[in-house]
Amino acid sequence: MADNNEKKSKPVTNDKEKKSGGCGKKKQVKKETGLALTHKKDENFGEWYSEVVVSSEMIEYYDISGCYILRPWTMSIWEVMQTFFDAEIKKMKIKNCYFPVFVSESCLQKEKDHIDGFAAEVAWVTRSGKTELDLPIAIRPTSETVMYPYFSKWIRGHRDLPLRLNQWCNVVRWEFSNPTPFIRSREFLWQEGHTAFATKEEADKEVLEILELYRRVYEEFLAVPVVKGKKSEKEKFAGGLYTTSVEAFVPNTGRGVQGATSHCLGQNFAKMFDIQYENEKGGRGMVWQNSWAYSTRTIGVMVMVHGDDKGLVLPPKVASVQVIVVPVPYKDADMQAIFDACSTTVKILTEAGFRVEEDLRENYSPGWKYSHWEMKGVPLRIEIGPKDIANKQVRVVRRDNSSKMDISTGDLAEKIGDILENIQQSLFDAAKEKRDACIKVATAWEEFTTALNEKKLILAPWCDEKEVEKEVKAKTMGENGACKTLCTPFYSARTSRRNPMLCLREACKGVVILGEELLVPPQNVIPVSDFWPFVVYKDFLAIPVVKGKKSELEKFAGICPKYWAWGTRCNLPIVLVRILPRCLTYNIENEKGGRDMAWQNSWANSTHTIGVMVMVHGDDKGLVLPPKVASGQVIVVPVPGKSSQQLLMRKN
Ligand code: 87F
Repeated sequence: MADNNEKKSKPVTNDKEKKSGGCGKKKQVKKETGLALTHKKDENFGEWYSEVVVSSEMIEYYDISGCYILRPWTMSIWEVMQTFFDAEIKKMKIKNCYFPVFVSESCLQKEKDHIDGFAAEVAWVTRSGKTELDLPIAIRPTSETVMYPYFSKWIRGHRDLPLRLNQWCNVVRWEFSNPTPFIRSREFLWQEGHTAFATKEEADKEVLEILELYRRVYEEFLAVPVVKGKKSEKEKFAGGLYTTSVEAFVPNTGRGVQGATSHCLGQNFAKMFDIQYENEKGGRGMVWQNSWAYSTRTIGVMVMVHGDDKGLVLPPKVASVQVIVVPVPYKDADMQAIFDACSTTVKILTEAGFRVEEDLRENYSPGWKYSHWEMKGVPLRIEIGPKDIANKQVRVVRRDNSSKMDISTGDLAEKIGDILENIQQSLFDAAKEKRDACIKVATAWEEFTTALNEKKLILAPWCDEKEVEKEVKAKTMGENGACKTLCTPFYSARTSRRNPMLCLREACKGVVILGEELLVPPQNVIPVSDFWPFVVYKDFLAIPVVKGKKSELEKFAGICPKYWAWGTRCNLPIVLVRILPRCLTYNIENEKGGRDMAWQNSWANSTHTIGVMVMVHGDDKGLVLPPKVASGQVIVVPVPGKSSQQLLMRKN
């Protein structure tokens, strides 16, 4: 258990105080040139956090409270996790799809029983332009009610099972309590998986396989230790049978954070949405369903766990820049030689597969650059000055512990690889040590409340009765909120089946077995070469296109009257790519301190591509997929001979 009441907690940040650009007042949180953080992590955690996410260029505040701009520094982290997770679920034969962002009121109401608790958070579209819509339309807060009517339509017989879908998308939950970047925002990105099986065993197995992937996202990529376990009856998803989760811990706040959830929904939704199938014997069966998600909250947890008073600390596996190379000029030094050495270093390391950049800007001092890249959390810095060139070495500085070492250029790539691996492991070890130091086993009520006041993560025996949890919550209610359960850990070295205890609440005589591990049978994972790369018409969709410049009438009129917008068209009336070269808009400071205008482009490529492909290649038998984009390139069909057909018939 942990002091984890998110709703009643003190704000980590107060959104109203943050200034946004956009359509709000154009003020900046901090002067562009001031690098150091004004708040310390251990002194004012909330302010420190909101300052770090902005100063490291991960987040920009927006003029709608609770909404944040995710800048490229954030998105690159999200994409690394996405690439890993997406490949893993494809190995499990889970397919990606995309359902609309809108939900009709009638569909949303089908889940009425559990939606009631969440109703206040649902955002509605009621108008288009000045016209009121006949019926208001909700924006998805999660997609059960969006997807399951179609599960009902698509699942007919046992051969349609399992149906295993995932989507990468945004969801909107109109939260009213303390918005915090990544941790609690009104719109966030996530993946949501929704699957249906013929048997409970298959569903159970998947719940744990997905949970293990979530553990790996946190522990192997973000270097954040988590506890896997089962949610209490009170804290589980009310619509489901049981909920499993990975739980992280932020030592500075003493609060647990739910990292991701994997639910077994049982047959509740199958009943609500009539998702039935015909089984092998011709009878009817209800499907067993799961749903699971992790979101951009992962990134906030990582910032909170690893960040320090110099800014962000990124684990190498998710850093979009793993190594930054900075030239260190000295008076009378051969600058060209230093720059060349930097570029050679970048080349060697890039070729070895690392993500490396150089900062050759001449109008910033090395010291400024050090602070800048430290703020952005780059795991390793390489400094190159005249002495390093003379000694055929580079100076390497670690972000996590500031240690410095000189490495000879001869075995650079190998050494850098070792150091990055070491940083990844050290970050995890340090975070785990800190978290473990906060775990307190409490077997009596007094121990429990003392530990709670000390911001500890508490492991306590408990009977999993809703009433007992409610009572504990009421008894621990204070100005920082109350305590709620995080999960019953699947495995805990400190307790075992052989060591059952009485429930923490004195009056309750429930016997508790903690640390019961759910065993997953070894899996036979068959990799599939599913792939859906970035679509290029000619190479992937086998469609000839004409490249050209749009007419004055047809170009994107918006911003730049002076220049052409470029478009690519095939023989169908669909705009494919737009490039807007040289549009004059924002006022920026140039290297010499003068003012200049930025030149802007924008371009887009959408799912239109797929419609065009269907129209061009399809025939009277249906779809014709170019092999490069087909998720199944070859289908193998058994052709029974006469005798086996007879055999089959006889069996029936
Ligand atoms: C907010 C508004 C409306 C959470 C909500 O965890 C509905 C909901 O159903 C709601 N907030 N939930 C529970 C979401 C359950 C489940 N959905 C699919 C997941 C994983 C992904």
